[in-house]
Amino acid sequence: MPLARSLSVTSLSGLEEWDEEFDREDAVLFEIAWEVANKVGGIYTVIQTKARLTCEEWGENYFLVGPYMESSVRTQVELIEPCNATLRRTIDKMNSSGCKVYFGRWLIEGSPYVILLDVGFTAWSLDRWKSELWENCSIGVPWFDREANDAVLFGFLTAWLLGEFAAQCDEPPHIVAHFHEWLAGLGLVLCRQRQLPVATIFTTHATLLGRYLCAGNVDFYNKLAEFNVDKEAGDRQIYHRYCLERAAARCAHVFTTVSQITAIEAEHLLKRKPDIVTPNGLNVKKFSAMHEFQNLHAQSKARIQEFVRGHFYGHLDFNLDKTVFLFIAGRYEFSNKGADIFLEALARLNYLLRVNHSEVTIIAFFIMPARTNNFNVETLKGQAVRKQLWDTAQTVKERFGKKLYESLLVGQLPDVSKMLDKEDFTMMKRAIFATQRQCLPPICSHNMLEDSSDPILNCIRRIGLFNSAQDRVKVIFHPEFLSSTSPLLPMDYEEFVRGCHLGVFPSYYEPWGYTPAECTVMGIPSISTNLSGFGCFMEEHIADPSAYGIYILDRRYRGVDESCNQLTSFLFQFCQQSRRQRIIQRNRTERLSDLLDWRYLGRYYVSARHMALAKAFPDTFIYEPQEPTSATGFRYPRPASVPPSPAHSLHSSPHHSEAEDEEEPYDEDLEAEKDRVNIRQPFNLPNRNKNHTVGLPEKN
Ligand code: G6P
Ligand code: 1S3
Repeated sequence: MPLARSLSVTSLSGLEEWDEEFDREDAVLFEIAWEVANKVGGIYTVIQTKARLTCEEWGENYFLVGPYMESSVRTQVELIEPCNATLRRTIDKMNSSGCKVYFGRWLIEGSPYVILLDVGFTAWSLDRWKSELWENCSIGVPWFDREANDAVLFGFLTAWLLGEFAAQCDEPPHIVAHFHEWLAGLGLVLCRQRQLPVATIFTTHATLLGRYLCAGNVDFYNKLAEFNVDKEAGDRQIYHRYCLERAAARCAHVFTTVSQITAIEAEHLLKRKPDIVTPNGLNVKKFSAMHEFQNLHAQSKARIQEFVRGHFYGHLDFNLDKTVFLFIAGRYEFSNKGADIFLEALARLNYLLRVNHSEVTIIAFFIMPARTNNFNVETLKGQAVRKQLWDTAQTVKERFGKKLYESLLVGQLPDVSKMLDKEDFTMMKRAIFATQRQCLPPICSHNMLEDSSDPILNCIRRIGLFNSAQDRVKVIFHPEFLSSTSPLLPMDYEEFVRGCHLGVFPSYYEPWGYTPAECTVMGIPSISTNLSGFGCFMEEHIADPSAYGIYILDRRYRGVDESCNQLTSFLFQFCQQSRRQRIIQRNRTERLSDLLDWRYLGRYYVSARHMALAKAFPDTFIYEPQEPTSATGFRYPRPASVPPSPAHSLHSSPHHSEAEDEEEPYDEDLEAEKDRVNIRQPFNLPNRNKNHTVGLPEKN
């Protein structure tokens, strides 16, 4: 029997490291997902941001496997010859048997190798593979479900690839295959059914039933234990998809979810308790100077203000310097993503700001893609009018400058009353007349195909937020993802987030939630919920999250109306902050970035792989779960610079009065340093491997 090689992970800070005795050359890692080099949703972000770290760890032995999508490949992948002889033989063999398999480098950080499988090219095998699936696993996939058909083709091709690779190896290989989400799950089931020498991991990023049930207005979390899962899946015509998902979860050597809350959901809906939680991380970009991200905020905000000047032309009766930009963004799932309660809270906030005669104006952006037939005329006109005003001002300025120059040349001070002539005034009047508008500034930037049944628009019609002059809260619905080439708002998503003041993500169903995490690493405060993986994770690791600009809405223990009131009060509190308070809060938010960096969170993936290898090859690998240490239960303490007395500050936010802002000198670096010495670095994160529980945490 070969000597067992230890994969011990006994020290927290050493979690990323393989034990010295481990021979890296020998093990090979395949990571399989439908979103490899193919942007559909959040899983793309997971794979793409994690690649650099995984490449550092596995080097030439790391391969991502995804579908071949010509348009994405053209822009994201450099096709090359396979990097080693075994892989070349594997790919040649498959290609000579009627497949189209491509090999390349994905042009992202880390430049990982990708193996892309053309599912369309092997569509001729679909019926045969479907009968095999029925005979061996009793899962029947209907002909009309295109996505499920793709999942079948992708699954059979993946299992073929892994089987062929194992067969082509000179010595018995140690393969780890990590599958993400149900679309990739069938490959895992087939690996187990064919008894391939592969250690398998399955990660679910959201369960199919969870997503459907939540969208359908059920009391999901209180009824989790009661659902008749087969019936619920059947009623929604997703029984075959559900079977594929459940089979992958059940067959995997190691099953993981992206958060504790999804772990509980999976235990009830997929009938397996996850072995480990693998939270999602990000690639955190660190600036050399602390204030750099603040400058970026100011620059991006100026660009959003320009857009707003155009959008609200003729109605710019509010002070842009006292305008706060909020936004929600993501997949258009109206209630799952909390757009419903966000709108309701905005209506309540509008009322509060009006009765309190607040000078603050709120502009709330909804960035959620829906079916449209392009921008609407009124919105485009707004930007054209703004540009025309700008051009007019430039022309008048030039003419003015020329006259001034000529007068100075002849040694005379100019006669100011003659500096602007009739022509200048005519030009300016014409420009001002062009800003007259018969209608209110539009809510939606595009022509919606389903305008009359669109949930956001219908909700706005009901609550009456129509961008009128009296409204302190204005709404802009941009039903398309942002792009730097847009003629309307030419900014990419990152620039836009940086320019806003607060991200609002009051989701009801959110296994992780990248949007608030992205805000955090850019130093932008956000609102999430205790039903989102991100919100629960932050609540677990930060003593006073809102002091750091992480507001966590209670959607678990409160009714909808109460949650809505809480959201309104978060928003109202936020509007009352002065500029200086917002700056302090952004600094604190940004300081949490390390907690969300793959450099730290990547360790859970490492543990999952160790665990899978030890289960699949018990004679060769041993997995020793780490003993609990004092670091278990690590929490960021309350920032030292938050005054303890409520006379100076609200308990959880950096509030001071405006007068205080002007009087009290503020040394940003000193405050930052005070907070910093109080924060232990998050390399002492608690370990989730040992005695991992997925019970709902008790309410504090
Ligand atoms: C950053 C910039 C400051 C600017 C501020 C505006 O901190 O460095 O120069 O004044 O942003 O903050 P606000 O929250 O009002 O957008
Ligand atoms: C899922 O994408 P979604 O927005 O449909 O996966 C993401 C990555 O794990 C996760 O962040 C998100 O909560 C899930 O919902």
